[in-house]
Amino acid sequence: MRSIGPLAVVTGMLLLASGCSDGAGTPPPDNTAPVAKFDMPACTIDVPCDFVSTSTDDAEVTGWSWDFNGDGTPDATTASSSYKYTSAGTFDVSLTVRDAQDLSSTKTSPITIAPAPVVNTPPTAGFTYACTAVACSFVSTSTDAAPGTIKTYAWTFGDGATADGSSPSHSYAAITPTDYTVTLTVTEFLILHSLAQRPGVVKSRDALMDSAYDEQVYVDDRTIDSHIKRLRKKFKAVDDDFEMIETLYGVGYRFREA
Ligand SMILES: [Ca+2]
Ligand SMILES: [Ca+2]
Repeated sequence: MRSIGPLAVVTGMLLLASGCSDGAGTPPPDNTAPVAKFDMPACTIDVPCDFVSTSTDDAEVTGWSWDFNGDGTPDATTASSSYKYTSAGTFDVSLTVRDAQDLSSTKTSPITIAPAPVVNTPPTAGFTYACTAVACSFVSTSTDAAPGTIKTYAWTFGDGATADGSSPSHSYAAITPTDYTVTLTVTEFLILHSLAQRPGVVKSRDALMDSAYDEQVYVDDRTIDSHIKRLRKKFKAVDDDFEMIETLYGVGYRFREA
C-alpha cells in the first residue's frame, strides 16, 4: 500500500474549502464610471447646431449636462441637444455624464465659430477732372465697401479713346471752329440779339417784344414763342447740338452762359 492517502484527503479538503468560499458569493464587479464622449459637429454662426452624446457606461448613462458656450452654466440635460451660437469665437463645449450610482465623467473640447461672411456689393464709380486747354487729367473717386477692392478701371473719354488705371490723362483733339451761315428775319435777329447780348439773363416775352417790334405793334406771347421755335430750328439745321436758347417756363427765355 502506498502511504499517500492522508495527503490526498488534505488536498480534497482544501479543494472543498475553496469550493465553500465560492459558494458564499463573490462581491459584484465594481461599478465603473461612464465615459463622456461626443463628436464635434461643424457649426455655423446663427444656425442651430446639433450635439449628440456618444458616451458609454458599463451599465447605463442616466444623466447628461452640456455647457455649449463654456460659461459654466448648463445649457441642456438631454443626450442630444442643439445650440445656436450668435457670436464668433472659440468656446469650450463640455459634456458631463452620470450613471445611476452618480459616477460621472466630463469631456471638454473647443469649438471655433467663424464670423458671418460679409456680403460683397458693387463698387460706386466716380471721378474728378481738370483740363488745361485740351489736356485733361482724371482721378477716380470710386469707392467699394469691404470686403471688395476696386480691381480694374475702364475709362472712355467720349471721343473714342479709352484708358485704364485710377488716374489717367487724356488730350482731346482741338476742333477747328467751322463757320456756318444762318439766315434770320429781322425780327428773329432782334430777338436773338436781345437774348445773346446778356447771356444768363432771363428775358420775358414782353421784353423780347419790345426789342423786336415798334411800340405800336401788338403781338401776343405765342408770336414770340413761334419766333424762338424758328430760331432754334434754323440753328439746329447747322448744329444739331444747338441748345443756347433756354426756355424758363412761365418766365421767358435766356441765352445760355458759355
Ligand atoms: Ca457605471
Ligand atoms: Ca452655458
